[in-house]
Amino acid sequence: MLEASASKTISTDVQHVDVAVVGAGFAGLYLLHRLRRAGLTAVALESADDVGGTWYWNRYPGARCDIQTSDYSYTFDPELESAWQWSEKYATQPEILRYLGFVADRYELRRDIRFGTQVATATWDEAAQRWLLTTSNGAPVSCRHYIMASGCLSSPKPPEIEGVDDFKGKIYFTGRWPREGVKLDGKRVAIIGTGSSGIQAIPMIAEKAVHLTVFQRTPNFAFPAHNGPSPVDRVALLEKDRNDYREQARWSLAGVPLPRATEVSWQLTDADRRERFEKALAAGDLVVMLTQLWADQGDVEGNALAADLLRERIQSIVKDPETVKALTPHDHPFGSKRPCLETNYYTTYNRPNVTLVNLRQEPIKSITASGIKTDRRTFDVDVIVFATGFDAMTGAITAVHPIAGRDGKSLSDVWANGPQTYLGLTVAGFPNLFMITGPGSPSVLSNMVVSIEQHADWVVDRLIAMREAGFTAIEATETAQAGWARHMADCSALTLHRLANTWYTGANVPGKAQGVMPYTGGVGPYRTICNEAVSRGMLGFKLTGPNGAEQCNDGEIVRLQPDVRLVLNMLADMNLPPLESFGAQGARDFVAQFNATRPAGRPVGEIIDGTLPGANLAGSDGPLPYRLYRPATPGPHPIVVYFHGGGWVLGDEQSDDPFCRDMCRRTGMIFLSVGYRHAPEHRFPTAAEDSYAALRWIAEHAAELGGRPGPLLVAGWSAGGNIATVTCQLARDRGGPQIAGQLLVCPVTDSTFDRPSYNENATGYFLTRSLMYWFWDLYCSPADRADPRVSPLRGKLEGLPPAFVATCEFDPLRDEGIAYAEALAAAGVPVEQLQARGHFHSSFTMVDVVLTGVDGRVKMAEALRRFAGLPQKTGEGDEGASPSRNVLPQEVTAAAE
Ligand code: NA7
Repeated sequence: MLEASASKTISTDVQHVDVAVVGAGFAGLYLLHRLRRAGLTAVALESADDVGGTWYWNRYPGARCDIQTSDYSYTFDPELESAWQWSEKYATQPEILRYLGFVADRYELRRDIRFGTQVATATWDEAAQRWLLTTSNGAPVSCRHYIMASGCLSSPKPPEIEGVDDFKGKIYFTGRWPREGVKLDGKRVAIIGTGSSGIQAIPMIAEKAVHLTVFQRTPNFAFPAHNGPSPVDRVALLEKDRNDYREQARWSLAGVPLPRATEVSWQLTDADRRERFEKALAAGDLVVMLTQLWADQGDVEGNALAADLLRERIQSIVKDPETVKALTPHDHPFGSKRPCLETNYYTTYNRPNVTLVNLRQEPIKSITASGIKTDRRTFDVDVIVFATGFDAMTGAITAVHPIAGRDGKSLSDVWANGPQTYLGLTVAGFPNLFMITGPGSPSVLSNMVVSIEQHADWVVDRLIAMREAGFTAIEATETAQAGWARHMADCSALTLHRLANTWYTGANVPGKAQGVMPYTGGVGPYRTICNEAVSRGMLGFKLTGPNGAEQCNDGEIVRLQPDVRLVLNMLADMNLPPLESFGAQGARDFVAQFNATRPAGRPVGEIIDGTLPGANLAGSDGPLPYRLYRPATPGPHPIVVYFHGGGWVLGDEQSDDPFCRDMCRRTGMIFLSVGYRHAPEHRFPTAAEDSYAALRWIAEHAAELGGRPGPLLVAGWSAGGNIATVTCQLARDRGGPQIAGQLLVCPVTDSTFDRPSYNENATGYFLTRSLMYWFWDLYCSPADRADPRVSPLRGKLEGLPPAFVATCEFDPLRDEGIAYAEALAAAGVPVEQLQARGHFHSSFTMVDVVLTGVDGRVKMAEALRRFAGLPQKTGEGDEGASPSRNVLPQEVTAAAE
């Protein structure tokens, strides 16, 4: 058990503490404060000779933070907040360093910090259940828990350019700027790198240097910071209710409480979109700007407009056309690489003493004794400034020193193919090791101070809880870690980060494993997940203590796709009564209301509402309505007859509008959605017979509808999937029409309710088991349920058209869909099956809400085109398509081919 004892040196040369912390920046200081208040002994080991971390080392001219400083502040103590006043919107490095010094003094933290001390090795001692740290200076440290508060960008990248040692002038790194400053007056200076550091430093250096040559490899997006006093509106918001403001920040997407943009930019007119981005740009705030784009998520359309505005701005400022061209970013979407805030950056290129060298055209060959040689020219300089960035995130941990965990396992080896963590806080095999803002947490994609406080609180709270429960060791499980990696990948598939080579992905360091390292799911959702790990009994952790005490709650914390999780959480928060409790008409009204609030679908060539005769030949109910979605491309197009979902009770020909539009665009085919009659007014077999009658009529009138002559295709979701495949069986048995293929999305196929998915997903995933029971009861009496017109799995399956069957993991209907696909395959029908991991029943039809459903719809569209004998297409309708990750398409069999 951890003892609330004073730090003590048991033998003369080992310092024994409960907790050792690496670093005395924002994270290390707050940790020390919390640990002390928790009654834990702690020491911070800091290689610098003062506090500050990042803000100690990055003293280059122009260094400032680029999150507004009123947000980039500790929030744990209201008295601290009133004791410190920031002077500017984006404080300069000296001011932030003063702030950290002020905090260290106010809480008397320096006495627990060993300055000028680098940890040399960290080794887990299994027998003692402690970490042993050797240090560059002074006593080794034995600690129960070891916390890396070493930042994310603290290990500068080596120069990687030949000949650095030959240079006779001075070399500086922005990330290791000398404390005493550097005199650049009258010097010929070269700077390599145009990331945030370069963009901040270049205008300042240009004012001093006799000549500044900027060596740029990749131009970055940058927009004006508008430095000055904190904006009054932001200050007013903060002052109005400081606690509320801070609390909102903790649950926001990026750690700054800004309202989320909910309208996807393609939903706006060009003029409105432009206004939206111009307004955001005028705020001079990265988070404001990026917030506008978050609603778009993986969509590049809105992004392109924002990028164009920034490009136009460069053109309007910089005079030399060649320089404009070189400065204009084209190789990555805005925001995929860290955008920069600038002050006089672009105007600096109009100065006569500044030259831009475009390394894309003339790469650096080497550094020589007198300067820098490209493959075209030589530049003689007195000083070279490397603003070339960092071995980000992992480097800040593994480059500090070797870390050896259980059985001597090296952390660098474990991370050789990319960082593996659970929650970005812990690593399996490394007991009692924690990382503050480590890879796998929001970290660099957030307001770091908010994330630091959250991590430090989470860790210290766990240490307190362990002490109370008598545990001495905590370790993530492999299952939890692997699950987190999947969730990380699911989240990043929704962002544009995967489309750029950046330090977020490790691409800036030659040979480094590639992959989006920070957690892209947002600060608020992340905080919920960390809390959930605790509330679910330390899910994903093994806790051990003396005398064999052990607790292991193995499992994955998030198995849902991130956007599915958000939707389900939102629905849970609404605390709605069960749909079936409304009665049939009430449920229909509710669904209609719900649908009215969803985003409008994307445009298609034409939408026509019409009617067709159903199975009621007497015509007492009149004709059936239909809605036809025609692609914008010249016809005639193949026709897909579509049957909507709704348990044979709810919905109509328009209720799956976003899905039909999306599929029409993706397939380039007509989607014709049929308004078949519903139960309980029209019970079994009305829906099936209406739909079959509709199919016949559509086949006979295909040409009038603008359809391509030849076989039809059918598709349907849920009960509509049931109807789609039932119509295939009827068409086979009743002499047509011919059907070229069937797309069955989460279909109802059978009237048995004992398959595992019915129980595993009985509640909590919107379509509940009891709702399904209700649908069945309204539509079909038990005596009729074995009829293949409602339980197609019980029917003859030979001779049916090729099928694409999509099922979702968290859907009561999952297993009957899989069973149907397998039965079709066994009957010799060519079948492709898509088992969508982490999805729920509505994932594919909530088109602009569940964006991770895109991959599945891409596959569905490809299948339909294949069935129709069309070549595969790309282009319209492919918006937001992400590399397939979340679905596992499986060819069940091609036996019949
Ligand atoms: P960044 O953003 O990693 O920028 C580094 C810059 O240096 C970038 O323009 C790189 O070009 C360039 N670079 C790196 N290596 C080379 C070599 N070998 N040759 C030429 N150019 C090179 O680091 P910063 O310090 O500016 O910013 C880090 C973060 O700190 C920032 O994002 C904020 O979060 C705060 P590349 O783009 O790789 O082609």
